[in-house]
Amino acid sequence: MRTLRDVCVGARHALPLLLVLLAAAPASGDVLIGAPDSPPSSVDASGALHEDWGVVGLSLEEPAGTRPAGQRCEMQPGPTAVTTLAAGAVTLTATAYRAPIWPAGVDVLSVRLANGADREAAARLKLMLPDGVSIGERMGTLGGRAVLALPAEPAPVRAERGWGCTGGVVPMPGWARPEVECDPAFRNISAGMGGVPIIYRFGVPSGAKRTVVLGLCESHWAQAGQRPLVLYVEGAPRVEVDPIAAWGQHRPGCLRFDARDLNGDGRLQVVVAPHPDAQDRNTILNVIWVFSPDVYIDLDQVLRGELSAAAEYYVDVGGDRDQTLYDSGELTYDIAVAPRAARELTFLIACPGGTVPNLETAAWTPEALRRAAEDVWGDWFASGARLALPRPLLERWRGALAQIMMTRAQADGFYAALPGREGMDKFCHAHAACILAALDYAGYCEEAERMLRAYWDKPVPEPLANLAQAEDGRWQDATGDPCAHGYALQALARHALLSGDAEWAQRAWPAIKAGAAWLQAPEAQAALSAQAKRTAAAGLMGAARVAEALGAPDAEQLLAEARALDPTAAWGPPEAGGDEDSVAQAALDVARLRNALVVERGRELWLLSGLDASWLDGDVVSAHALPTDLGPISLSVDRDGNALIVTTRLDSGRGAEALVIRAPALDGRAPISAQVDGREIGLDSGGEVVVRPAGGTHRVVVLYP
Ligand SMILES: [Ca+2]
Ligand SMILES: [Ca+2]
Repeated sequence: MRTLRDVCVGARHALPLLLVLLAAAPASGDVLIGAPDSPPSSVDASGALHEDWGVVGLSLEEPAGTRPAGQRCEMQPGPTAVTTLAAGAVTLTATAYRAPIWPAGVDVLSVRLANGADREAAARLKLMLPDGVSIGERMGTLGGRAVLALPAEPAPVRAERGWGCTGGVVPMPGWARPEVECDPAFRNISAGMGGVPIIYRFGVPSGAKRTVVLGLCESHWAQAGQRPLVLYVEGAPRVEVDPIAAWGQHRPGCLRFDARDLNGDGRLQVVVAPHPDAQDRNTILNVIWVFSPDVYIDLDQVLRGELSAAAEYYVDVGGDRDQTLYDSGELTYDIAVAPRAARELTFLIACPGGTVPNLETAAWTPEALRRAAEDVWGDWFASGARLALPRPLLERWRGALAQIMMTRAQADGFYAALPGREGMDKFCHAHAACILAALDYAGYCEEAERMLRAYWDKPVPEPLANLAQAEDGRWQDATGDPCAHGYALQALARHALLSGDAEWAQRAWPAIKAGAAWLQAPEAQAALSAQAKRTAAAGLMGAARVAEALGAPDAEQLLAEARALDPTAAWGPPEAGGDEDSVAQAALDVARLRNALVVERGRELWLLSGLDASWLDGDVVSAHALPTDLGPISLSVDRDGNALIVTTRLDSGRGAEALVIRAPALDGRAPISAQVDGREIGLDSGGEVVVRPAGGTHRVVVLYP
């Protein structure tokens, strides 16, 4: 694997690798969607969402001959998985992203069906769901958790069972504790949380009459007035009942309804809704009996369960044999799409640890969900260094930062950079160093600081304990990498230099010194491989820079110790250690891009050494306040015919000796001359323009033949 050091050392020859970055970014592997500091979901190549409760898949069954037509991760501005399928004239575009609404967020899956033909197209869309998801009119639940919300229209095509609940309710077995002898079905209930009505339908001959008995037993409230209910059975007058006022706590009661299939649809509908005055809006229902109208009904006998065998339908609501009206498993939508038009369906899907809002009581529109995502990610990206780059590059930059923020772990104010969605047992200092460098390079020094706290502050909370520095000053990680110590030392030094935060550096300094001291112990010398010594030596050189910046007297000694470990080591950007891995690799993309614009070489800042002229085909390329070891730099690059106009601004006096501008070839031609702040200047042997920074802004014009 090529390391970042290869790229930087060979910066002048690095164009082919950097150009790879310019290619549109097809998703390699799963796309992560989410929000900062909340567990992400992944979208696989087929567009299926992988959640902590199962997989929600999509397929286009008609027109025939569906073929995948690509997937990409777009930053809009947060990570958004866009998956395309094509079949005949119909193109399905599935867009998935996280809407960070209170409390845990929700994943939004918008499916757009576009018809490119001049005549109507019939599309059949299937939404595949995990086993056990019970689907009601608008909501799907799994084990009582609301996991899926369906669009109001179109309605899915689905077979109804002979009877069942339309869904959206939570079964609560054993919730009621009746204190008198009664039918055992009173013990189990279903509840419609937050005002969701409980709705059942029973198949009957069209227009038929039936006697319906509803059984209720309130076991939560002891006083009347808390949970009055409104009961509506088709064809019978509406009834308001307060079970406590009517029968008392833990006292079962029965109500009779002379029902009729009023609308002649062959279904008798039963509804339990919250009373408008109810304090507790959660609806409950215990038992339903449906009798033929010629059965003589004695409500006391019904209550004791003596007539249950005579009922046409006897439903222990919330019990084992209760059922939903619709089959579970998948949903089918038959959708006619007008010529040259499109239809869009939006599904809400529970993200890890979350539930979906009830769309019948919560006013979330697709536009409002979109805005919530845009606000959170927009604010986050606005808090880093401002960059203007060709869109594919900027997407890569932001995508990497988003992955870092979605996968890091946290506990009690401590954070950890993780190499992927795995847990803390995969924490690796080599990858963490790349990730922290990416955050610091991109101007998110506060985020990097949070993720470094466990390296130097104590006590580290248990979940992140393997980041902590041992008593003897050593850092290790779960991978057993002998280089871990050196990477931890580098990460601390790099952050101190890039952030320029002397106060923070003072706080972390004792840990850095202890880490340097461990390297002198005989057991350390024995434990370190040649590569580990090299990594540690680079860390010591960084630490020497920090000592110098703090005015601490250790700089010379640290440099001597570094040379003793590996005389060829150099202080520079992080190397990729360990296996190729998504988040660390993405972090390296940020480092490469940043280094293409500006990279430290000793006391010099080299500018534009990885920039390709094609980046200038669109707008100006610019960066505002990019952190460097020598202070934040702002720069802009614009092409004007045969000239390249570069402005730079380096504010701090942190010892930068030169700005070296390595201008790219334009139309295959190397630069021939340059002006700095209006004065002619000769080019260096490599064609570079060397500027002695005098503080403030410099304007450099590079001329081409
Ligand atoms: Ca009916
Ligand atoms: Ca029951």
